[in-house]
Amino acid sequence: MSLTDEQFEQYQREGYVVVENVLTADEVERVRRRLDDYVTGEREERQFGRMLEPAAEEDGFEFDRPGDPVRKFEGVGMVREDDVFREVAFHDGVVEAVTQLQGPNLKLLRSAAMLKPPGVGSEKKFHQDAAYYPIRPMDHVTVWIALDEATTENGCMQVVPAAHTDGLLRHEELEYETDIALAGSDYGERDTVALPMGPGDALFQHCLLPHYTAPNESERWRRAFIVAYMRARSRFTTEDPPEWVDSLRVTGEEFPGCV
Ligand SMILES: O=C(O)CCC(=O)C(=O)O
Repeated sequence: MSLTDEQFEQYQREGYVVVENVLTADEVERVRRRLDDYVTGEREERQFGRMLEPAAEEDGFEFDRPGDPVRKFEGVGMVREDDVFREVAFHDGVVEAVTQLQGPNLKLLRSAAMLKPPGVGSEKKFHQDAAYYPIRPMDHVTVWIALDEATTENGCMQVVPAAHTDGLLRHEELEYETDIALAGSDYGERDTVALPMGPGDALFQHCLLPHYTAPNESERWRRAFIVAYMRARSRFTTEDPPEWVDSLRVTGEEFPGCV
């Protein structure tokens, strides 16, 4: 799958582009089933982590679904450990489009599943993905793949078009080191565009694009799979990078001294 000229230009101009049906219905179903296996405890993750929704920590909390109210699974280990998740990270359609944006030498920088469970799925405040990673060049691509119908009711992605050209904005830590949000300035409804997406649709997003997702107020899960790619020549900007930053070769050459 190649991006059309129009899609390529939209990404450059607006900092994002949504491409429909990048994953087939069967591919989406395989990922959903595999995530269910981890949520219900059928499978146990070894090389990656999980985080529950904050509501699950409250006294008397009950989740009236099978399994746990998982907010996210996270870690490049998802792709190392699990064949289904690996298929997504190495998916021809995804990798071909990212190659158009980033060139032929690619490494995976992030793999995650954001699940936003019904009723308790919490918001993800405005942030830029680049703020997590002290790397250069600051232009990695995040691919956010909808696994369910994503709507404004269940927390679809919302972006600030063209704001990727404003550079890296100031962020603050919220509850823990890897939970950050834009400090001070927030965007209003007039600045943002909501991106409802169907299962299998993929959002290609520049790492400097501010984005947000609302709480899930619906009765349905809003699951998404995230893979982020950087140029294989990317380097740390600090001598003391966070120990949780991990990477994996996806295609092309690797280079010494790089992330
Ligand atoms: O899927 C979501 O709700 C938000 C994901 C996101 O923006 C992120 O993890 O950086």
